[in-house]
Parts: sequence; C-alpha cells; structure tokens
Amino acid sequence: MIPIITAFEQSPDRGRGLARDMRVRWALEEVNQPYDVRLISFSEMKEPAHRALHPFGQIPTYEEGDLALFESGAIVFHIAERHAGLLPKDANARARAIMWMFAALNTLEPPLVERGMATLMERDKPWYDQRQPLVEERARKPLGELSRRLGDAEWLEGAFNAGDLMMIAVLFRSKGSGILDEYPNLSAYVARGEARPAFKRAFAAQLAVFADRQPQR
Ligand code: GTB
Repeated sequence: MIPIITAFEQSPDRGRGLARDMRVRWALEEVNQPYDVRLISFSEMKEPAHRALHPFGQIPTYEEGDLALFESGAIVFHIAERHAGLLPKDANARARAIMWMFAALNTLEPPLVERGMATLMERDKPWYDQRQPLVEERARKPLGELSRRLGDAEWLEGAFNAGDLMMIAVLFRSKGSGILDEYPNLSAYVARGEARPAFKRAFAAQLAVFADRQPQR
C-alpha cells in the first residue's frame, strides 16, 4: 500500500526543506518506501476534511489504509517501526535511537523554533531587544550540550538511525540562520545527513513542488 502524506501547496520557504514534511519524506526515502503527496493550501488545512486528519490544521499527515497519523515525530517513528533500516534490532540500541528522536523534538526543536520565530516575527516589538538574548541563550544551551555529546562521532549512537534523522532534520532548519556555524561538529553532522542519497531524493521531491510556482502573496 502506498502511503499518502500532505505537504504545503505553497510553502513560505519555497522548497528549502524547512517544513516538516521534509523529515517524513526523508524517512520514507531511507526505507525505500514509495509515497504519494497531497498538496494542500493554507485554507484547506483549516477545513473540516483536513482537520479530521489533523486536529490542529497542519501538515504533515500520513495515511496508509485505515491508519491516519499527524505529528511528524509519530509519523517518522511509525515508518521506522514498520520498515527495516531506521531502528536497530537490538532492544537497547533501539530504545536509544527513540530517545534521540524525543530529544530532537522535545529538547532541541522548541528553543530553535522559538528563536527562529522571534527573529522573524518580533523584531519590531518593544520587547525584542530585552527578550532576544534570552531566546538566543535558550537555543545555544542545548546546541552546546549536543555538540559536546556528539564530539567527533559520525552519528549519535554508532550507525545512522531514526534518532539522527530527526536530530538532523531539526538542526537543518536553523542552518540558514548561521547559529550552527558556532558548532563545527554539528554543522558537519548536518552535512553528513544532507549527503545521504535518501535526504537528497527527499529534498529534490519537495523542491520540485515549488519549481514552477509563483511566490505566495
Ligand atoms: N508538531 C507538528 C509536527 O511535528 O508535525 C508541527 C507541524 C507544523 O508546525 N506544521 C506546519 C504547518 O502546517 C508546517 S511545518 N503550519 C501551518 C499552520 O499551522 O497553519 C513548520 C514550518 C512552516 C514553514 C516553514 N518555512 O517556510 O520556512 C518552516 C517550517
């Protein structure tokens, strides 16, 4: 059965791989699972038909027969569980891979997204100059700690797994802001993820959506 995912019909990033369908596409490519994509507009996302799939009116979603999922973490975990290649067979190694998926989503992603949003949306606000140092510090703290843990290892726990996929997908979103340059081993880690053939296929697929489209007004 070919799963169907949803993605932005017109993403503000114009296909730079920053939206969360990218990590789902990447997971599907890693396990060589073909998939279909249903592109949806911002208004369609808020309509009842889509909210039946995703109560928060967002992308990505994942449909496979009777199963409908939302939350990119749950979707990647499902893909990793159902296919060989993203989770180790050994029970303890598997638990550690899952731990890193949660760390990416719970410990790294919130402060990094908050930093990105504050920079983008709050520059003109009266509190910006006071708040921004705190936001920067909250982002740098887990980055520094992750950088120390990774050290000069290639991946977080031996061989590449779903924990790396999620961590790199989260870090990738902050790459353009320059903050990762302060952590050369994390930059190199993200680059190793980007060099994977599955990442390249996923990136090309989401970029192709925007190749022939006009910017959104
Ligand atoms: N926790 C959920 C998950 O992990 O799946 C979060 C899903 C989510 O934030 N979806 C966003 C969405 O649908 C798209 S990824 N937003 C529309 C809405 O809420 O109305 C976030 C995102 C969007 C755009 C860019 N960009 O263009 O740079 C980057 C990231």
